[in-house]
Amino acid sequence: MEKTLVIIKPDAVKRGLIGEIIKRYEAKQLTITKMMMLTPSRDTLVKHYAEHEGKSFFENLLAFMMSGDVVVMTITGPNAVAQVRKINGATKFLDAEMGTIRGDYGVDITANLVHGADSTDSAKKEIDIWFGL
Ligand code: RTP
Ligand code: MG
Repeated sequence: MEKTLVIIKPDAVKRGLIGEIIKRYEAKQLTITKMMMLTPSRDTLVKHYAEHEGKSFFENLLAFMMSGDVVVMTITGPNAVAQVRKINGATKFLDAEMGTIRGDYGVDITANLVHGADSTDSAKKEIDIWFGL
């Protein structure tokens, strides 16, 4: 069993896609084991996106993530990290295959609907950051 951290980003919440997105994880027999809704603070986001600090898109990304409510979840199941990233699709919507969340709904590089931790190590850190609040 593996655990990962998923965020439904503000664009997806505003577009009314929470149910549609959760349905896709559950359809692959992944289990939502924790869930909360909040507008993230800058502090939390700086920790969450530490690997991107200094990059050209960093401030833009933080402003976007603070623009509204997000849904933060832990998702549990076999290969949860890789399964979630496959369901989410490639970062850039034009590269994301149809049938993935970003392929089906993505129209913007920054506002790309979902986040999924990229390794079990990242997942552990991110779960601490969000659920250790
Ligand atoms: P995520 O962390 O959200 O699951 O996405 P990812 O691993 O596929 O992408 P990552 O490289 O970690 O980038 C984090 C988020 O930053 C925004 N981004 N904007 N303007 C740009 O060139 C750019 N590049 C990345 C996206 O919101 C991306 O998901
Ligand atoms: Mg990432």
